[in-house]
Amino acid sequence: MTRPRILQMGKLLPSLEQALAAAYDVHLLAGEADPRAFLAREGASFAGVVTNAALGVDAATIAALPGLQVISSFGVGFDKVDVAAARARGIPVGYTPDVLNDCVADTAFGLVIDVARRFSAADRFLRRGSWLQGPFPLATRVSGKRLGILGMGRIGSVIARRASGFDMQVRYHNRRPVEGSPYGYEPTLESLARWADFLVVAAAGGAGTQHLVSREILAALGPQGFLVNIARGSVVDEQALAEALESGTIAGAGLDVYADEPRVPARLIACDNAVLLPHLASGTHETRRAMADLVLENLRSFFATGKVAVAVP
Ligand code: 8YV
Repeated sequence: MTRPRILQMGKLLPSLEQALAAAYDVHLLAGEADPRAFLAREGASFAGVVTNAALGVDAATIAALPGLQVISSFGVGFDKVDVAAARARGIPVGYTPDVLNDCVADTAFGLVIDVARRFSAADRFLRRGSWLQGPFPLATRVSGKRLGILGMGRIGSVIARRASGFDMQVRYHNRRPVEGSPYGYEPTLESLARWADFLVVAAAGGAGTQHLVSREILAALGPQGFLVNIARGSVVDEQALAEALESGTIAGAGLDVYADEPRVPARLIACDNAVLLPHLASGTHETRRAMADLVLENLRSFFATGKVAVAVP
């Protein structure tokens, strides 16, 4: 029996690449000097696409694959996958939600604590020898404060659970209230920002959430407020954020995601009141292994039953 041909958009976890190569006839598109010409030549031979949240797969690529039956993406965010183009052809899209909730929520809390208590800044202070000249300046308390969450989905609700260990009050804003949620609902993002000491962005990316965290929202968060983003850079107006950090409109920001990764604006890099991580929230051995397993399971399930195990909604 011939093995299904799978188009791999870019580099993946080496163990995942090995497992894919053992089960399928895999071809790496990113290895092609002229990907468009390659697709024009061989596009019809592929039954599946494997990609990740950062690379996604666009409408032009889907159109260049007339035999495409299934897409399996490594990641919970599918803002870079043209789901509408896939759906129009009845192509199911598998993804990897839930298995990364804990690590992403842990990272959100790491950023909350780091940006308020200034651990990264204090580490720089010690290493440059400044402690010898005097103590590190006082920082801001986390325990007992108000945590506002934009996007009370799978990850947002795990972040909210973490907050109880820090005796924090939690409220959230969503398109609509979550039925049965024990947390207070704020009808607007602005009222949430006004209320919160920490505003954590956990909303999906894409056109519907583009620049939701605007200049006005940052002004509402205020000079004692901190912004944390573990979702997508696109949800925050990055220029307005840089201005707010420079001018003291907000107290600080902890970011794991940016609008144009891996390029981070120099203005953010220059802000000592920002903690900047290189999109690592799901990046632990355990979680990335679980995500890889789900990528494989989505393909296995599709070729065995015609359905992926976990499909995008
Ligand atoms: C990605 C992510 O998996 O899951 C997501 O949506 O953003 C990350 O966990 C990682 O960046 C690889 O694309």
